[in-house]
Parts: sequence; C-alpha cells; structure tokens
Amino acid sequence: MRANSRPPRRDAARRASWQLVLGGNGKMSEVHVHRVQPAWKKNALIDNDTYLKWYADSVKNPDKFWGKHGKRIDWFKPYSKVKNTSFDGKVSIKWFEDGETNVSWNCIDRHLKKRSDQTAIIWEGDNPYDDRKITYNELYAHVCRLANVMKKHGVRKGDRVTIYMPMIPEAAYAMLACTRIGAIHSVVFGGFSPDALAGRIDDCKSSFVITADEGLRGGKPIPLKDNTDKAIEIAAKAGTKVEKVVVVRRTGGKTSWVAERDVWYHEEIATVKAECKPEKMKAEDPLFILYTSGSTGKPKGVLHTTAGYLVYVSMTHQYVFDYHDGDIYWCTADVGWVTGHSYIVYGPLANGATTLMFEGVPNYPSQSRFWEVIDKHKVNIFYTAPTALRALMGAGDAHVTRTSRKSLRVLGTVGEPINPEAWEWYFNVVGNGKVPIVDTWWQTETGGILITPLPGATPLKAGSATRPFFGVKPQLVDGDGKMLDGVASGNLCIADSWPGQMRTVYGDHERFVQTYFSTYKGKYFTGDGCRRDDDGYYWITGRVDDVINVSGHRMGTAEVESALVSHEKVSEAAVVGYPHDIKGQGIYCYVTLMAGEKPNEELRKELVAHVRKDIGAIATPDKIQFAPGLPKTRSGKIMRRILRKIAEDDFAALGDTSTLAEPAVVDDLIANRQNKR
Ligand code: 6R9
Repeated sequence: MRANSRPPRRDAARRASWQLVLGGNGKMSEVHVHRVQPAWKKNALIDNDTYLKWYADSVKNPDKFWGKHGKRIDWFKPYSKVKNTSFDGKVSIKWFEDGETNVSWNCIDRHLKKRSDQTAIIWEGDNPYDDRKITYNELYAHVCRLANVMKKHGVRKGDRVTIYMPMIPEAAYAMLACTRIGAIHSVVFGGFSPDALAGRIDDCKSSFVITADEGLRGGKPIPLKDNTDKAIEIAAKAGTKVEKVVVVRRTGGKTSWVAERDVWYHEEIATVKAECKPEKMKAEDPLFILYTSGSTGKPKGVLHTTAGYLVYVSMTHQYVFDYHDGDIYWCTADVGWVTGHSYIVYGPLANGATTLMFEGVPNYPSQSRFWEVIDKHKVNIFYTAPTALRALMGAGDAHVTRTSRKSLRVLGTVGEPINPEAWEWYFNVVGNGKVPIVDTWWQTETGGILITPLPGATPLKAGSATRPFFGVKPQLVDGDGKMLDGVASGNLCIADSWPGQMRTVYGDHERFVQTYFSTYKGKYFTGDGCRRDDDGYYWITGRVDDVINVSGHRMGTAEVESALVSHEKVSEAAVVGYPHDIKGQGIYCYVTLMAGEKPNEELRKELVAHVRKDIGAIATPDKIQFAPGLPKTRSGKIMRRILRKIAEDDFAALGDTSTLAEPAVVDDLIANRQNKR
C-alpha cells in the first residue's frame, strides 16, 4: 500500500497517513489512513503479503484456489469438479457439483470429537438477567430432535419450511434441523406483518411453519403466533395450505390455537430421539430461500445452495474477522436477514466458533447494553450496523466509556455505507483506537462478504470497504456498460462467480437473469454505485436503483408504494429515500388522494399505520406529502429524480424539467415539501 511504502522517517510516515479522497457521499475530504498496527498483525491469519498472493492466485486460477479451500468443510463424497459457471445466456452457476455433504453435519457433528463441551451458542436475552449457554453436544441433541419432529410430521427433502421466530436458540435449531433433513428453510424476519409473511409462505408453497408464541424486544411482546395465524388464513386464500405449525413457548403469553394444526415445540421434542442421521446432499441442492426487496413490488426469493455457500461463509468468517479458536464472536443482526444466516449461524458454527445470539435491542435497558454484553461475555469480535452506531453515538460517549471493552480485538460493520464520523467514533471511542474495523460490503444475493479489509493486512480508511476478498473481481462500469479503469466512479459489477453466490430466484430463473445479468452482459450487477480510489480501494456510494436502505434494511420503494395505493383513499403514490441522520435513509412518500378526499393530519397518521400493517414497522414512512399531482414525463413515467431532490430540500438543482407533462406540479411540490431546512 502506498501509505505504507515509505516507513523510515517519522514525520513523513505521519504525513503519509492522511489522504484527500472523494468519500462515499461524493464530497472531497481528508481521510485518515489507519495503518495496520503491530498488535493486529501479530497473530493475524493473513498479512498483507499473503493477501496479495492469495488474491492473485484466486483470480488467476479459481479452480485451483477453490479446489483447495473447498476442503475446509467435510464431504461425504469429495468433489472432482470445482467451478462450472457462466454469466452469459441462461446463466448457470455450479460449484463442487459432484460432491456430497450436509450443512448441519459440518456445523455440529464434525466438531463433537474436540468441542463437545465447548459453548456453541451464547444466548443473551432481552432481559439482562436472562441468558443461556448451549454446548456443541447440546446443539446436536436439540437439532436432531427438531429434525425428527419435522420428519414425524411428514417434512421431506426439498420441502419448504417457514421460520418466523424471535432471536432465540430455537431459531438456529430450526435452520440447522432443516439442513439436516434437506428441507429448504425460508426465514421471515419477526418484524414483518401477517401480509408480508403470507406472501412469503405462498410464494414458495410452504406448508410447515415454525414460530413462537411471542417475541420480546426492549421489554415489549411481539405477537408472532397471532401474526402467523393471520398469515396462514391469507395464504390459504391465495391457495397455499399450511398443515403444521410448531410453536416454541417463549413468553407464555396467550395465543390462539388450532388444535389439529398447532403443536408445542417442547411437547413434540419429548416424543422423539436425540439422534438423526444427516441427509446426504448434493453440493447444488437448495439450502435456503431468503426474500429480499428489489426495485419491483414483489420480494424475490433469493436461493442459496449447499456446499459453495458453506465454503464461502466459513472462509470469510474466519479470515475477515481473523477468527481464532476460542474467540467469542458476536454479530448483532437478526436471523431474519442474510447477515444472521451467514454470520450468526452458518459461518461461525461451521468453524466451531462460539457465537453470541442477542434477543434484545441496543438501547434497552440502557444505552450501554451492547458494551455491557461485551464485558459480560468477554466478546472478542463484534459485528454491527452503522445505524446502531449512529444512534449510540448520539446518546453520548459516557455510555460507552463507563464499560471496559478490553476483550475486543476486531470490530465490524455491515448493511450500509458508514459515514466517516461514525467510523472514527467506533474506532476511537468503542475500540479506544486499538481495534481494527472491518467495513464489510455484501448482499443477500452474494451469500457472504465480497469487499472488506482483513484485520492483519489492510490499512483502513474510514468509510471505505477497501479491497475485494479472495476470488472476487469487482468492476466499475458506466451507464453504457463501458468498463472503467483506475480511479473511477460507476456501477459496481462482479465479473466472475464466487462459491457463495445465489443460484436463482426461487421459481423464476428468468427474473434472476433479468435482474442481475441483463444490465451489463456477462457481469453480475449489484445495484450499487461505487468509486475506486488511487489505492484501488472501493467506496460504496449506495443503491443506484429504486431500493432504499433504511437502518440497513433493504426496502423497495415499489413495495411501499403498493402498500399506500392499497388504501381506499389513495389514488397514486411515489416513494423515495432522503438522507436521515440515524437511519441512513428515511422514507419519503408523495401521495395523491382520490377525487373528493381532503388531506388532513388524521389521514396522514392512518396512512402511516396502514403501511406498517401491510409490510411491518421497518417500512414506517417518515414523511408523507399530499400532492395533487406527481411530476410525470409525457409518456407517464414519474420523474423520481425530481422527487428525490425535493425530499432532500435541494430543489435549486432540479435539473431539466422541460420534459414534464405539467411543469406546474413542481411548484406545488416545492411549496408543500416536508423537509424544509
Ligand atoms: C449484507 C446486507 C445489501 C445492500 C447493498 C448495499 C448495502 C451492505 C454495505 C453496504 C455500503 C457496506 N450495503 N453492506 N453499503 N457499505 N459495508 O446488508 O445485505 O440486506 O441484501 O443489503 O446493502 O447497498 O447492495 P442486504
């Protein structure tokens, strides 16, 4: 690295640690280059020379590289082929295709010889007095029992099982039990509404659901079973009948009960054996479906398969977090998102790690909760989201500094671009200036981390995800698909396949090809904008499509629009994102009412509640602007560029409005904007 190339003179070295760069926000700023500290390098698995060598090998000869690293997991039948992928035409992605393995067997059984009494999962409840430790031996028994319960009720290899759970160990048991018998799980985030859950049950025709009576977050119960009951009714109308619901008793709160359909988890597991043979799965057998928002209204069922995914998430978990045997590792995500799948459950457990699962929220019972949990369980590696950091930063340093945090060795972030202020706060206040931060860029679709620093190898720049992981070939292209070299800004594509990549959209391969491989021929298009600086570092600038990122959660603007127009008083809606101090982006809705309807405060509240009910609390609109008309081209296309500018209160730069059918609507939109500075 340039910043490290001239070490001897102290003042020169200090000067070299500052650079002028164009940040993720598009503004030039001075960035402090944080050199790799001696302590980070000392026992690191990968230093810079190793990174450079492995990276070069991995892109030069992927077959050889992954042929070697595929062996990090155990196989019933070894593979003879490694990579068989094409991003052209019909798009076909296969890794290790003739091998056979099983995910739960890799995450549990193979560790039992050495780690049967090691803690696999530390569970920290919403209430700080509520916690549990589960050893690998116990994990084995729990997973086998639940797998047997599923078998007893007729779940077979290839069947889809919906998991709608709070953050309790049973959620991990349920995922692993599916993989043990070859069922495909679809985890639905516990914050989603009955409608959203029903849509996901119906899309993959899932007739088996695992849930809990209630969830608990920040002291408040969440009615998961009641939501499930409603969702099942809605799904039935759409043509999908749920036959069985297994219910974990979490709070003991009252729920409705359908006698012939619902069974209690604790009663069922008492009726079966604590042993269940893992199914031999082909490398490309489906592992799970995870629904994610895109630029159209309907969430896509992202499909991941067995072996490539496990190889990739276990390898990234080990090297990105510099995971060493015995480390206590904590990722604060929810298992309802891909980060929870890859970096709470599969990556860590495949590596025989101790993974912490947290039921609660960052500010309950106090703003110190994260740091208290770190001290309580001596957490070494901590992985969270920029939105949480911004909120905690706003609460003041004292909540952090009154805790020790001396166990910390690596810090990580994921989910959205991290602003340099939050990064420096994380580094200096949480990490006392002594702990490296890995800003990991990836997506539901990529299965695992693609662009990231490695703690012992990569000099850090606040706000940059830095360099590609092994085997990953990022490319920047302009609007016409021309590849950009050197220092450049463009759309981020990945030129070749890596083992953790999604294989298809469940039930709709054509949509997979259209969404990801049609914009730029022969390349995977990420939907993100990105800049590369003169050190070859990548700076993700955010989505370039109609997806917004609210507190690290992906939200299709079209999904919110369709929720709004489903209200009887709404005739048309357009939704855009705008910069939000804590959430990263907020949800700004322009709403045109039906003829005769009058805008008022009550209706505004009603619409907010309506969207929450339709999608879930994560989609709660921040601003609603009643608009008699939306800016449209003569062909009827809504000009979102203009709506974004008005939402940002930046209407001096509206650009060309001459192509609008009715330029006058813009004046009304400006006059009634909701984000006046
Ligand atoms: C893992 C996850 C993916 C989108 C992605 C991008 C944004 C994620 C980021 C980041 C900047 C990072 N994103 N990590 N942007 N820096 N370190 O979040 O998956 O929910 O599918 O979201 O999130 O825009 O395209 P997912």
